[in-house]
Amino acid sequence: MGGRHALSRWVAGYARGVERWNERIELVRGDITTLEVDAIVNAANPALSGGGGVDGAIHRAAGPELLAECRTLGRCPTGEARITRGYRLAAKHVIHAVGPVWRGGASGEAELLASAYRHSLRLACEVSARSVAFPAISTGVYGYPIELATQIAVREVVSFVRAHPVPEKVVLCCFSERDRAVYERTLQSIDAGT
Ligand code: AR6
Repeated sequence: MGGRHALSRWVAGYARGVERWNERIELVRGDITTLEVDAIVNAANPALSGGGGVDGAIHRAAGPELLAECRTLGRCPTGEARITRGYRLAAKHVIHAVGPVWRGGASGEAELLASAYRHSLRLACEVSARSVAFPAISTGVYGYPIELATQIAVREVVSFVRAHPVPEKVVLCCFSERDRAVYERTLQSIDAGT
């Protein structure tokens, strides 16, 4: 089966709720704190102080040592990321990425979100993480429209994976079925454009 066709073939029923888009990228609906990957990405704030959403879930699951380590790191500018241990998580590392707050789209949000994905992937590479999972950064409390954010997330992950052998696997983890469907459509449209 050649190029385009092979890439767009979804492997269904691969593991509960997981779809494999290609050898390196998977889409899953669920709670990122339960994933058995080398690193999970957190949608953090610049103070790295914990919060609601996926940040709250990760801190609860990792335990208080995670916040203690975050406190040693200082602030993280929007568009960058910092790495800590995973403590009680199955994941060995947590990559705290700070996405932009959505202010209508004319305040550099797209570039800042792309940068948060790239920084996170570079950190995963630096610690030789074989697998890394991302939530839909900025699309909750920070209000980034899911369709626009997903285009950036998918574009950055696809181009990083094409250019680097590590991480071997990137998991895109959506919390809702609606978000998962947006990711699926976006992956398919990017595939169709290659
Ligand atoms: N697993 C996977 N995804 C999740 C989970 C989970 N357990 N919980 C929520 N999501 P958000 P942001 C999804 O608000 O928009 C925090 O207070 C959620 O459905 O967590 O970047 C921080 O401290 C959404 O799709 O992050 C910051 O202050 C996505 O994760 C601020 O929120 C991101 O939503 C960051 O806002």
